[in-house]
Amino acid sequence: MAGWNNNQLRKYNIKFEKIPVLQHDDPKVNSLLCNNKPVLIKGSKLVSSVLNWDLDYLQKHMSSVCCNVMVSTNHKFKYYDQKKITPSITFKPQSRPSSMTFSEFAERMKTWKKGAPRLYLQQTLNNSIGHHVVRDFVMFNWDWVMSKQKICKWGALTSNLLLISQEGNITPCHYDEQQNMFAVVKGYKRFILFPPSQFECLYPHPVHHPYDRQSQVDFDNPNYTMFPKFKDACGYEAVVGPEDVLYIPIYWFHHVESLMSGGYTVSINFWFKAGPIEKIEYPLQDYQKMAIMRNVEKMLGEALHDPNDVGSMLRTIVVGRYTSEEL
Ligand code: QVQ
Ligand code: ZN
Repeated sequence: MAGWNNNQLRKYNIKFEKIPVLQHDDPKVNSLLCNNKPVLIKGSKLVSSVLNWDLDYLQKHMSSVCCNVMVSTNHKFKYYDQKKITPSITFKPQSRPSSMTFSEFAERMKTWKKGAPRLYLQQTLNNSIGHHVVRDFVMFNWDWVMSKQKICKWGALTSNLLLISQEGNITPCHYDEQQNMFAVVKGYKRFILFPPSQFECLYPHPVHHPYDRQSQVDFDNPNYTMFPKFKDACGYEAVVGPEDVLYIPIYWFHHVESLMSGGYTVSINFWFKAGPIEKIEYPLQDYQKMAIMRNVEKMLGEALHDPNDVGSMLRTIVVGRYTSEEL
């Protein structure tokens, strides 16, 4: 019996299939990981050393640690790059970063009332979190996860993010430029993933925008006039529970939600740099095409100096020359 039910999932007008669910020792796991295909892995014991990480335990052992906590006026926590906010654009995000001690965060979680700003702790695990928590952290099943890094020739582990989310919180659809092994410690999270080939259906913001890598489409209220191809998006879904590990391949879009009325969730992600490209093979993989598109946007933005000129130059290059239709 799963520890969750369908009423706890938000309803979207999106088609999706199931992500394969495999035991950690199934040989198909490595072939999916090494081919950048998502897979939900059971039984790895990656984070079994920290199943006791709940608000009380962490408050006891890291109460005075200063943590990054996102605060949102609604249930969506759309990430943005503050370094890309410039005076030339009006940018009014609904979520904002703040910092508070773990103790203050735990207190606000326990006393939260409907209608108050929502909270989402997103803290990189490093030595500053206190020796007790570090001692738990070193007990992760590092042999297993680093063996995957080796087999799939991923780059270096860059960071682990400790994520403590209120029930019902959402991280809207976006992609990352890293390989990701996402482990749930407590509660249940629902993921909807989309391959890089669906870039055209998900309309990520321009690279120079603070919302770079984030989809422009509001899943709760899609604007099909502005984003007509969104109706063709077809995702892959998984509900990830305690001790499960979801592999989120590099450049794959993902929407993440903590199940409603499921209590708060505790998760830890493992981000790895992309591996070195040994030999370019054609046809290129979709994620490689995304990397090329990003580089074209970056190069044009720098060459033209004003990122607002990038769109009109690309239109000039394309319309009537690479495509007959009027864009
Ligand atoms: C969440 C990633 C997911 C997390 C917030 C940022 C995380 C993410 O909502 O569970 O691990 O790639 O996007
Ligand atoms: Zn992500």
